[in-house]
Amino acid sequence: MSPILFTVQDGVGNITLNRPDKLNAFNRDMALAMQQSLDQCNADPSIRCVYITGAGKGFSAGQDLAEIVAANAPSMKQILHEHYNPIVERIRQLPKPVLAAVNGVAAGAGANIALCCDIVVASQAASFIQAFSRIGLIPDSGGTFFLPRLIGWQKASAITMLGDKVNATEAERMGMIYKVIPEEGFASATWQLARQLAEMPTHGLALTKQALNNSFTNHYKQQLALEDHLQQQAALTHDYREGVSAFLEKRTPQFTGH
Ligand code: T3D
Repeated sequence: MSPILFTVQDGVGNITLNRPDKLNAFNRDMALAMQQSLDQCNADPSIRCVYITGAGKGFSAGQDLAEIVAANAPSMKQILHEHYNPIVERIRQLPKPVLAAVNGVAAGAGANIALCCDIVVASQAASFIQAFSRIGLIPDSGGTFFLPRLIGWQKASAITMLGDKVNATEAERMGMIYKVIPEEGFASATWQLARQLAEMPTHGLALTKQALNNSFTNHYKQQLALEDHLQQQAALTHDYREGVSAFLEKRTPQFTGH
């Protein structure tokens, strides 16, 4: 069974984490296959949104703990350098929106890979666990970077140290995720959201993502200068011209992504 299912439909690259009997825990094969799928999403111009979800009842339980005690287990250095960091980097640098549809439990690296996506929606059945402290590790996959920025330092500090299980409603309330979606119809509602993103001005969304990425480290004046620079680029796109024309002509815009 392939650890990642990858399909392209309606302008959306669908990456499904596929080790359902292990709650889609990441082993090396899965981490490398996910990187390959993200590269395909980057290279294929017909893909204008990436949708990431889990098969079965979980999203991902993070690192496969059986793998790290097996004979010829990858080292911790390999796990971070070759598995998780390249996934997070690809998601953040991909010039297309990435939607995480968290269908069930997301723990450890599984939680933080979801949380580095551009938009995170979760089923009522989902939960988020910074499980690292339970086994003596620190949060990786960008957790110590994204979490305090999403929910504030105090909440981030408490949930990473205590390893609390945060349910989807609470995650939405604290700003960790965008929205909770009812369990019934979760797959179709989230797919619809991905299709909506795929029909939007893709290049403009990529520039928005670039601006947001830099807002983590830029100060105010640098960010104003960056907005100035990126807005000049957005103004050159077909989709900008189309958006304005469609508004003035009182019709639905037809965006091409360029
Ligand atoms: O060296 C390193 O570790 C470096 C990498 C670090 C990155 C990380 O992600 S560290 C964090 C690793 N993840 C965890 O510690 C979470 C471990 N899992 C759990 O705590 C629980 O499974 C959950 C809270 C996520 C869900 O609980 P529950 O009761 O819904 O499910 P379950 O019964 O525990 O799990 C179902 C099956 O999945 C079970 O298999 P079995 O017994 O039916 O054959 C369980 O062993 C398996 N499973 C769940 N998580 C993992 C896993 N197998 C391997 N690795 C897992 N992480």
